[in-house]
Amino acid sequence: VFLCLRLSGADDYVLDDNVGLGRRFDGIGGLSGGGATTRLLVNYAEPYRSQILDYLFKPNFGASLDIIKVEIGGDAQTTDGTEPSHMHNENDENYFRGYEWWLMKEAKKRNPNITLVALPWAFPGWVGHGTNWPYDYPDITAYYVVSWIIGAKQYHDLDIDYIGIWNERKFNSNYIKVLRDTLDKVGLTHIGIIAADDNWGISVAMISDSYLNDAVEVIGAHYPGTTTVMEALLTGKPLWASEDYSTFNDDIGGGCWARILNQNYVNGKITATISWNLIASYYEDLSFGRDGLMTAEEPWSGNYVVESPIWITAHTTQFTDPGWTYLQTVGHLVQGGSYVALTDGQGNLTIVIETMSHNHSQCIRPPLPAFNVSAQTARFQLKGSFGSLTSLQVWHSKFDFSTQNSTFFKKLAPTQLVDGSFTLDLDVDEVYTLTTITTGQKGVYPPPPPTAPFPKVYKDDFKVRNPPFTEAPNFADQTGVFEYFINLTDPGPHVFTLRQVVTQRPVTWASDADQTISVIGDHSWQNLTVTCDIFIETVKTGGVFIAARVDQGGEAVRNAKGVFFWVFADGTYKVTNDIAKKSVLAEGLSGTQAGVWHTLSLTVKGDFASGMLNGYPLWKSAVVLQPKKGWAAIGTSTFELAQFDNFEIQAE
Ligand code: 147
Repeated sequence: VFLCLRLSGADDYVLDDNVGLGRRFDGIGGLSGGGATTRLLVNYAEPYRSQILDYLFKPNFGASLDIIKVEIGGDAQTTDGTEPSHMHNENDENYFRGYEWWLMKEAKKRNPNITLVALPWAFPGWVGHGTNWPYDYPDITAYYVVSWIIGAKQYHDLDIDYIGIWNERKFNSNYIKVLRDTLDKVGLTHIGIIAADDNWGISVAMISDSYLNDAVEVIGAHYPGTTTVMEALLTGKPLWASEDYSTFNDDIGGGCWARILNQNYVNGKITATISWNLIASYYEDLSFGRDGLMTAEEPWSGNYVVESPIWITAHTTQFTDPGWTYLQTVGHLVQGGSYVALTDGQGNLTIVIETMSHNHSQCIRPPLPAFNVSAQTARFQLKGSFGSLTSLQVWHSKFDFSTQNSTFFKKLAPTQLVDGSFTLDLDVDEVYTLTTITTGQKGVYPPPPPTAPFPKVYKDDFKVRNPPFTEAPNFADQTGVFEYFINLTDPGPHVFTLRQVVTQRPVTWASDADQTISVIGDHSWQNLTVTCDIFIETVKTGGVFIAARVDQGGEAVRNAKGVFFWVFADGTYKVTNDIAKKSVLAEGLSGTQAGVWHTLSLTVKGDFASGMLNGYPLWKSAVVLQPKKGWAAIGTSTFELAQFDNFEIQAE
């Protein structure tokens, strides 16, 4: 048996720009959308909303993000909800829907240099011309996407920097070329195309197709597991993890983020990493709850949580900028972990070191091969431009998984260099930044209000003459789009309403329901009454519902169960256990019709449900064994226009 003892202690690493530099650093970013991941943030009261935005975007404060990527809403379900399109129909154009415009402007306000990236997940039905495919009419799709880019500038003075193709779906070389030509035609030659927001596969096509190679400026891959492929390197193009992370934002999520931010470059020469998502600001019981850099899922309380990924981001972003360059001398530490070094080419140097252990840095995907990390001493020898530095600022994070007593982004005493070298005792699960940059700051606001459940009594009459957003607070559209509407021809009290406006099945990304639905409230609600005035617009075939105990949304919305109370324009009603109307609990005549306001009321208590129409009992004692709990909801029978007013919940 041989015992190997490391007696001298330190392992040596050289950081040197004389051997040449590595790739340009393009930044760290967050992704809003794909989909509706920022839905609840917009309704936070001040000062909390601005505080949250500061933690994300304000330079030298929190995450200080370099990149914001947004979804181009396509009226379809794209993970945690739908985002509205700027063109619901062929003849429709409106650049004030949703919240991505607002978010980009808030980001720009704080950091005018932030890079803007946009990508569609889904498209309104007309773009597909009756198919579920956006490439049959590439001119239409390019027109649709470039209109969004022009609208961003025209109505919001936002200069989009990069545009993508179609999220995680097949790319189409012809479409990419048409998109490039369309951009060039309107003078948007500076906007770069990122492709294909899937795996590295497009690089193979780029090598054999020089026009495609010219059209693509950045190769963007998703969840690359810190690696790339030879073909991608051969193109010489910048390589981005254009979507990554998607991990529950506890400290293991922070560990995942620390490891991939360094190792995406060390292993994969990846020069930008974008987190799905930017901020977990959607109901936690939707898909991938809390997979954001921080959490803001309670606009009704104002509570939000600055999670560890924010501070892990700061370790890089506060001490670099896009346009800095990686040194070639980056790599793995002898006892596990990694280091990167970057320079602005003006004498500044930033070194980021992480020692995340395997089990404390697993991301949602791909699977993480085994590796070991142990405590170690590292000696860094600075050479070239950095050989004469005499001290470096030190910022430190230490994950503590045993006592949950972690320290994040703490400024330590500067390190003095001796003959251009310094020595660090590295423990497991640590992150260090050593830098010449002196502007780092751990931003802080007073604690936000305490967490609180969704209010049990809730009313909305949608009476807002000039709403700051097109969507009513807390409603989370899961299929279709529900917008504030002013009905000037209404003779009665229903001038201000909420209207479902998607009338054709979109070119989908997920499995949207065949009905439309917007959920609201607390997923743990069991017993409650939902009341709402409803207005069917489609004669004969139209229908709407109100619902309780809706158990799921997101990509699974098609399979949503709950208690759905429907009335139809043909004078009938139904009570179903599912959105698909397959499981019928009760049905009969209602006398309901299109073009008339009706008041629906649904009460669910224990194993029973009952319904009222216009204040009179219509059905009762329907037996509801499953689901036991869920959100309240409103929606329509098909992709059809319909209006809602005086929505009200009384929950127990
Ligand atoms: C990505 C989507 O692009 C995002 O909109 C969001 O849904 C995110 C959630 O993790 O995931 O899509 C993926 C879905 C599945 C895989 C990879 C990406 N997968 O199974 O490898």
